[in-house]
Amino acid sequence: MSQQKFNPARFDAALTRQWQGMGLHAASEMTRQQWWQAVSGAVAEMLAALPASPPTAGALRHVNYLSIEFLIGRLTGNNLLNLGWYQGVAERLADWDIELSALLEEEIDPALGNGGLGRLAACYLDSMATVGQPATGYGLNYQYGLFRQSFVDGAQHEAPDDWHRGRYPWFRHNSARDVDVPLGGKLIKDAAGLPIWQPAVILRGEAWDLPVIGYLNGITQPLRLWQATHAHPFDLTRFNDGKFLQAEQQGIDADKLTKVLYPNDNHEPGKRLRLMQQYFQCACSVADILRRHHLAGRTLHSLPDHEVIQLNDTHPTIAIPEMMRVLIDDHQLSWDKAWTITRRTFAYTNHTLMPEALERWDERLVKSLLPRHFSIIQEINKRFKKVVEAQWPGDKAVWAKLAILHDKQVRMANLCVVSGFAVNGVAALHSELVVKDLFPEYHQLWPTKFHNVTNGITPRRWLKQCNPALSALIDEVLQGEWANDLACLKRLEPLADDAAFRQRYRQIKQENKQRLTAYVKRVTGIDINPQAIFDVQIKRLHEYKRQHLALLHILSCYKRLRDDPQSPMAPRVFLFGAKAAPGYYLAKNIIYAINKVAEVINNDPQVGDRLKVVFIPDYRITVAEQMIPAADLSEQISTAGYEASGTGNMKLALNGALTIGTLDGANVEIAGEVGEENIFIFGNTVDQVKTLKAQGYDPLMRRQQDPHLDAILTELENGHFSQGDTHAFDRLLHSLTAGGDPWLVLADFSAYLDAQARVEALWADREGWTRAAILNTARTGLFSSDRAIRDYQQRIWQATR
Ligand code: 26Q
Repeated sequence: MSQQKFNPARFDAALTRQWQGMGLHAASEMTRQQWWQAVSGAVAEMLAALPASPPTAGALRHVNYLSIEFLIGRLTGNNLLNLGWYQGVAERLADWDIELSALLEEEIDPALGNGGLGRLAACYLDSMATVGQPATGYGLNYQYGLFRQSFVDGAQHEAPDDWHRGRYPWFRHNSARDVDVPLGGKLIKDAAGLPIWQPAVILRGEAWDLPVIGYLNGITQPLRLWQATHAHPFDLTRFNDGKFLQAEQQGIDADKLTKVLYPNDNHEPGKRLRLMQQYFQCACSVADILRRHHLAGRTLHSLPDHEVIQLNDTHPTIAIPEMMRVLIDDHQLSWDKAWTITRRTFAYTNHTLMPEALERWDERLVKSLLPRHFSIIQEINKRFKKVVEAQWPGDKAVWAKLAILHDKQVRMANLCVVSGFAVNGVAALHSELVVKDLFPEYHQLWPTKFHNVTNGITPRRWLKQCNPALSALIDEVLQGEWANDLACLKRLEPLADDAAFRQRYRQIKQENKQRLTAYVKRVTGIDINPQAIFDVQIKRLHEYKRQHLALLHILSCYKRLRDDPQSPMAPRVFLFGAKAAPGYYLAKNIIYAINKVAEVINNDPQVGDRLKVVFIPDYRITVAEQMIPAADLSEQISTAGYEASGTGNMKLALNGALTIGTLDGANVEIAGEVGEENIFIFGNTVDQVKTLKAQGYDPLMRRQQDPHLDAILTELENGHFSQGDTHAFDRLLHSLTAGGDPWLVLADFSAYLDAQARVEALWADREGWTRAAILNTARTGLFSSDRAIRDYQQRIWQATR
């Protein structure tokens, strides 16, 4: 299938229908927001009218990518780019004196995800459509996405994110795909003693589809987001037999189900509504997958030959017992047959090793909401126990580790490993730790089940779209398509030694920095110096990501400047973007501390242009698209062993930022690709972190032994940055000292300062820096999500079974 040419006449006609539908008499009557609506709506309509993508020849299994989050970002610009219609639409709009790029700014980011995991899902959909991997994304259509962030006197405030899903022009409600979802109630037995589930309520799942458009290949696949409503028409029998009231008593309310995305990206202890969301998503998706399978005229037994269900972390785990339930209860399959089908269909991606982030649900909660599913989980657990007994007879400790049901809780990761045909980590180091630290016994049982697929990012959004100037330069020198063949950026390598090319590359970075400078001024009022090093840390706020280590470095620079105003120091702008989960008080305290320190430094006349600290509010995809092309330095400084992969690290390196980072997640592979002279690696390694912890690491001793560190911490304690308030940063300071510094911030402090000194040294060598930046762009093609998807195909989805 090939690209469909843009048809200006059809576009004009579709655009006319749009403004007529708005009740207007001429295009010129539209507001800017209406223009955005109309253009997006017109293109969506043209897209819907194109012939359907033909089923790909060959025997590719269809991938069903289940994720509780899809952080897609703005769609209109991206869709036009992937369709190859951007130029055509821009030219039509020019006739109306409308600038397309400015119009695209009207779109509110659909923020249907928290961070890395949700963005990864969006990149993977883009790549599956691009490489021709048949796929459907399944998620939830939240009315409110991730909260909007603002700062009030330096402290994070949250506001609801009403993104107006009801008038989002890319949505198509596919009512033929709506499904009914049972919930709550009880389990009874039929005459033969077989379990029958009598749900308390039936909800309706509406299928809201967004188009996922392959890059210049004519392929469009759905991202299907389920939206909950009451089953219509209102079911009077249920009302009369009391079931409706029973549902109310159980606190089940369809309107609440898909109202809001949970803003936690590590864990959310036991929230009932969260479990309902997960089940709702899974039930809708499993029903849809089976319906598609039946419509193709296939038997249930052949399901695994045609379909894979890829679980993006454990959040959609309930799909496993749901599949078993449907096969057994609705289709009367035997347990063994149902289990064979299920086991060959599901695959699970793990994104974290942190024990507190591994999902567990109270048995009581699962049982009360999903009695039939709970009984199926019990049965899986019981049968698995026999397997463990055979391998480790009488070993209670092993069973305590491997059991699915343990301590009155359901362990979702264990359920996934036992019930699926593949488990993968998201970077080489992480996958190794998944086997060695998290699931060693499972690995012993099933060594071939475990894989690595290093994460990737889509080059369409994260280079072509966000960095048009660099893309044009690459177009010019490579003379051919690179956006779906990123490995070919390697051919840029020799140009790192070409002074004229370096000059042009540097000029582009400079213009991107100027653009960000204007944005910073507009949203924060702060003037920054575009000649300074743009030192960027953008990611969720988490202790393990160690934004507070960066803060200590800022304080160190500031102290150096005051102690010796003549000290040579490259001018720097520290740029942060991060949201903290609303209930994560320590993370919020770190934001507050950074903002308070920023206030003092930014207003110190002694400092002037040499240091500035900016916390950009409401970090989101659209802000990332501005920051990444403008970054000189990429901060990837997590405690080794805790960042599963990271994907911001890839985006920044691809756009020519040099990484300062620990040997964690995909940083290890980035270092391997770009070469150690083009990256600043520092700090304790995974093994050293383990040893330190085992030996009883003492942060107070570190402080005593390092007067510079002590002076910095003292200034935080004594109110220097908080108008005399000596308790302003209590949570942060406690965690670094008396709290035992669990993330080894102080242990890595001096190595971090040394690495920052190496940054300064290279920055002083302008040509050397640019050379390294070019090599970062040239050598990070491996991190394309197209490559990641091909890895999934070869190692997991299409591997011989
Ligand atoms: C779980 C239960 C209840 C409520 C919320 C959650 C929840 C939600 C989101 C748990 C985790 C997340 C998100 C995790 C995440 O973003 N992990 C990141 O995944 C990236 C893609 O693989 C990696 O690059 C990052 O290293 C990893 O932190």
